[in-house]
Amino acid sequence: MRAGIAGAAVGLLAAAVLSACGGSGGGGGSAASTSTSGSSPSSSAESAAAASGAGQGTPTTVMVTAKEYSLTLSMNTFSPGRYTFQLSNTGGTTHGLEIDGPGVEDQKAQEIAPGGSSSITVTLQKGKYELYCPVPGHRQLGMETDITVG
Ligand SMILES: [Cu+2]
Repeated sequence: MRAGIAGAAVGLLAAAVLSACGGSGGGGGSAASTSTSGSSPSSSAESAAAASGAGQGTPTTVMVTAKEYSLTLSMNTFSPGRYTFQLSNTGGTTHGLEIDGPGVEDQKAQEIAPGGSSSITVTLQKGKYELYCPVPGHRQLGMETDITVG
């Protein structure tokens, strides 16, 4: 019985190979996959900005964890390009994220309550950027970090 199934499988395989060879006449096997993943992230405002920008494609996402009183980034090495800083608040009070540096001034993600998240997309150039929580007093308490791009 097993032999019979195996034989059938081999037969199918042979048929497939044969048909594949036979069909090599005009590429008529319209096997074009239609799986163009149109799952673009919900970044309506940012896509407009991207269009007017240098067209550097999809931003790299950087996770930023905010709590009392620190900002922790998911990556430390940056090259010039577009980045989305995804802020999540794991602390017990409101936090935000502001970025200042070459070409980026007063760009900030929305301040969020504990458990919340927000994001900001910026184009980073070579140079040094400061990231900090704009909530009064938080930066002084340690919610700041620098990144160097280049
Ligand atoms: Cu804060």
